Amino acid sequence: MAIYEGFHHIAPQDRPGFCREITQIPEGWLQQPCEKPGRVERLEYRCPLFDHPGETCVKYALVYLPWEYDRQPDKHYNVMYMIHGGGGSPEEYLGNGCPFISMLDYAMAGGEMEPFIVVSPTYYPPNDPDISVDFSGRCTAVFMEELTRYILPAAESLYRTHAGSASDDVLRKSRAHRGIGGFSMGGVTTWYAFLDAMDYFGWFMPMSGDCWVMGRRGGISFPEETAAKLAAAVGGQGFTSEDFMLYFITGSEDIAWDACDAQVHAMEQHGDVFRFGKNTFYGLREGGYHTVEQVRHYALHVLRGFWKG
Ligand code: FER
Repeated sequence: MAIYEGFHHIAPQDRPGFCREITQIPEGWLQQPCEKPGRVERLEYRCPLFDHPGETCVKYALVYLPWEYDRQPDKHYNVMYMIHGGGGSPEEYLGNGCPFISMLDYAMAGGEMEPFIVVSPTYYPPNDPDISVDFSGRCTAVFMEELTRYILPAAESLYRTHAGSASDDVLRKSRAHRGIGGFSMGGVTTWYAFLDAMDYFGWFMPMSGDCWVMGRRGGISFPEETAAKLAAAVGGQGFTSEDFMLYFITGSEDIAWDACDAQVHAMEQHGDVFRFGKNTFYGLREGGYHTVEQVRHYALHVLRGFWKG
């Protein structure tokens, strides 16, 4: 419990933007399927092959369409891009029977979340067995190119998103209707979106992953440099503190907790950009370990607040 006490000291509950009461998922949500389930489709797209200049490959993302989607033919939907962790795949969130899906079904059916589309892609090249942290780090660092140039256009022209188009201009203009989040290396990826793709995303949910732009485990290896780089990236991309919402979340027992916490602490030094309690939030789930099982709890807590206000 040493870590937990440490957090308590650094970030007491009454501090703006800091939260230690993370929503608990009702037991029943896993025990029986929701009566209004969404459905999952497989979206294939062609893109450049990682590490092989001039070559292309076919990859896929899984796409969750809420129950409502087939019943409201004129409605356009917000989209959440969910990025898996090291060694993972699109199935991490949207595979058959995933608890993340039942969480979405129930939260949307119960009106806790306004229905939205979820796209779960992968930063890995197809059929590559290398899931080392080094390789994952290299893949995530360049993934924004594939995500914004190939995946967004494919997904948002096929489905009734707010963009509803593959046009780069339309995708940029609809950024307020688009979020990105992920667990572990997917959290690392989410920070790259904050740094390099704010043109396309307005909402950010890094879970149990720090920013690695300055190097591996940059949140704790280079906290000041990392926070300064993130703060500068907002203005550098032509935005202000009014233009994004950032919810960073992890668990008190998580192996990445120390890195997340050190990074948040450094981000507090840039209060003009990261206005805690306004555009920036940090959640800590007591007892949360570094496991995908945490994601549905984190996501329920955070995504209820997305696209509101
Ligand atoms: C961290 C950020 C991400 C970390 C680990 C990860 C231990 C992910 C590891 C993986 O997916 O294998 O700060 O610290």
